[in-house]
Amino acid sequence: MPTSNAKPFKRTLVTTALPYANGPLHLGHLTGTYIPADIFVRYKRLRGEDIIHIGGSDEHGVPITIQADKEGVSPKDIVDRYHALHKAVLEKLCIDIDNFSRTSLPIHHQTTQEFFLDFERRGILTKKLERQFFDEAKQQFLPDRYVVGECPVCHYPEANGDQCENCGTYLSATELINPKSKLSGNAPILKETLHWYFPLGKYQDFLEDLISRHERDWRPNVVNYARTWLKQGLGDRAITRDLSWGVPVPLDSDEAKGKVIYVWFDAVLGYISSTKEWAEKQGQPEKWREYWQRSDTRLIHFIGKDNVVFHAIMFPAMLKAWNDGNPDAQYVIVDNVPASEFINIEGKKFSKSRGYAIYAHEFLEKFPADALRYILAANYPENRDSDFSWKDFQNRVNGELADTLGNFVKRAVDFANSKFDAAVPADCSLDDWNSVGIDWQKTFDELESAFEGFHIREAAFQAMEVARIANKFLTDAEPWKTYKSDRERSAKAIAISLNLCHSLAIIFSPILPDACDKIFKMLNVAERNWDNAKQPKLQAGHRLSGSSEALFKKIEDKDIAPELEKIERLVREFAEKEQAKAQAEAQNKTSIPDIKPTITIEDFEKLDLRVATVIAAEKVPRADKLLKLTLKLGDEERVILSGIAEHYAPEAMIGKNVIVVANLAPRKMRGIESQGMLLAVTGLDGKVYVVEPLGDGINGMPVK
Ligand code: B3M
Ligand code: ZN
Repeated sequence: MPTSNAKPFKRTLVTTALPYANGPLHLGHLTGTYIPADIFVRYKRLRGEDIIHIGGSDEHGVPITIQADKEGVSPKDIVDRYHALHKAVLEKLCIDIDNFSRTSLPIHHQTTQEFFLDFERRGILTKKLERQFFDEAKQQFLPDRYVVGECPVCHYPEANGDQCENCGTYLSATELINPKSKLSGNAPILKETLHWYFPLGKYQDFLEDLISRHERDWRPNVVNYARTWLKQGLGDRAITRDLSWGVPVPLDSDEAKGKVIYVWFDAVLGYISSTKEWAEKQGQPEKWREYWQRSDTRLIHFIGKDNVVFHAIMFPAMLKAWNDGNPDAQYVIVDNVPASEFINIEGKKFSKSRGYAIYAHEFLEKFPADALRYILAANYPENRDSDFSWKDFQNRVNGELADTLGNFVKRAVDFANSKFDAAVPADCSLDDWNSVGIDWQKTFDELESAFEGFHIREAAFQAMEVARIANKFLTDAEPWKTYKSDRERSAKAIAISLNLCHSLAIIFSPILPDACDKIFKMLNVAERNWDNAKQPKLQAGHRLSGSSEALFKKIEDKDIAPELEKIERLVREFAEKEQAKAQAEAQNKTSIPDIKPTITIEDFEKLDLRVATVIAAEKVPRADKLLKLTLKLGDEERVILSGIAEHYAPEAMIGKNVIVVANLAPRKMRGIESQGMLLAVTGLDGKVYVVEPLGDGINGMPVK
């Protein structure tokens, strides 16, 4: 993948997605954002480039308040706890981040409100009264994740009101089947509420152009995902919520009371406020503008694939909206969005709600940061989901880090210390350098394009190749044997090996900063510069520190046994639950359900059942179960979405008379409004049968 070189960039601003401060960081956060970003930033720093890495924790939104509700504490308690934990973990993992901010800080509230007010004053936002879910028992609106229900796309029963954890689809709560309030467990009612909307659709052309310009340097998954959104057409997006926790809507009017800005609108602006905080800490409060408001800055967002729409669509559109009205303060627009796929654990999908996760702080209590960094780099999910397994972790740490890299460095340094008085014992010429068996030109071309192009897995692989060849070189040269017979040869082999140690320390330092610090220390070298890795820099007489230490400890079976047991237990428990659920479902399928409680004739008369005739039918894209039916109902035409696609081909439906609930509140699914419901029966065989009234001249007539 070519790196972006169309513009002569002078500096780079790297951002990592702000994790919600509602639970500990897990391997997904690390592999998707922090590890690739940190490797990239450290590599660029070795090249002497101007680059900063900005991040922080996402401290607003329903994910936070739900966790607070669950624990019976305040949202502030939750974000304080997890912000501190996130920060500690990043330090322990040696993430060289320039600022790790918090979206609950005043500087962030101000930044967010400034954008909101600018848009409001320039007439960009619209206000709309819309019906949203409301919990009558709790007297509270239910934004986003406060509603759970069945996913209309994959039929996962516990999809959230904003997104389905199972299939990743973004949803709006009203699309869920059988929605329930997370607060009371009751079915919510719909109630009108006023909100501010951002006209994403106005930026369609701008966004199409942005994606087209990057169709070759952005990952295919990002381009395709963004295009899917663009194809559907971008509508207005509500950017306020009825919640008490968040950035308050900065207007004095009564209608703004009790409303906060939608968490995603504020979270992406967190990158800007974090940079402002960083600049303040530097004592140069205006310095943030260099990174955000100069066109020769390269902006890169490291994210997981589930956040593409916000970074490739929403945030660029917000910045464009700002830029259109503020000629003197023009923000840079994103240059790349390296979005990762997901990492599974032992072949299974990670799930926070089921506790099926590996948490970074727990991992780092038992194993060193470099080992974790390496395994996540070596398994980086660039183009497809990858897998973490404890056995692979053990094998790679022992075979690659300890036996190959660690063993090579220790053998070379120990031998120089003990036999050559802790100094480089001979010169190392370019010819010597080229005799090792490494095609240096090719190696560096590959390494550089891997690091530059965010091909993290490839970078780890290429670096380990150098270590492999170096280790073999030393083993084959046998300086401990030639030391007695041909001391000069022995000295030469050690001089070459020490230079290889030096190169490896540079090449590996973006991935293994701790271990490489140790190598630099043993070699007594202070300078860190990428180009120094390309040639032998250490010549005869250069003094080593004289001490040595093992870089990596091997991982024993007993070290990973409890981890494997834990995973097995979780998998077993999950399988048991699934089995119980499947049994219950099978029973439901094959038995006739009980009759529901008695209703009155008045209850029944509320239903307006009508005969309608199907005049057109088609499948709904990306929704396996849904058919979009166009019906003639008397004089009107209606569109109804029905979950019968697995039982009826679209053409088989055309011409059928059906019965519809004609006065059911319309509901949006997959962006299409369904104006009613079709009557159908699920048989004992699990098949769905549409109810078809027989007769002529019945179209439009009520069914009683
Ligand atoms: N907090 C979602 C997440 O943690 C969200 C990212 C914000 S990035 C500006 O996956
Ligand atoms: Zn789903």
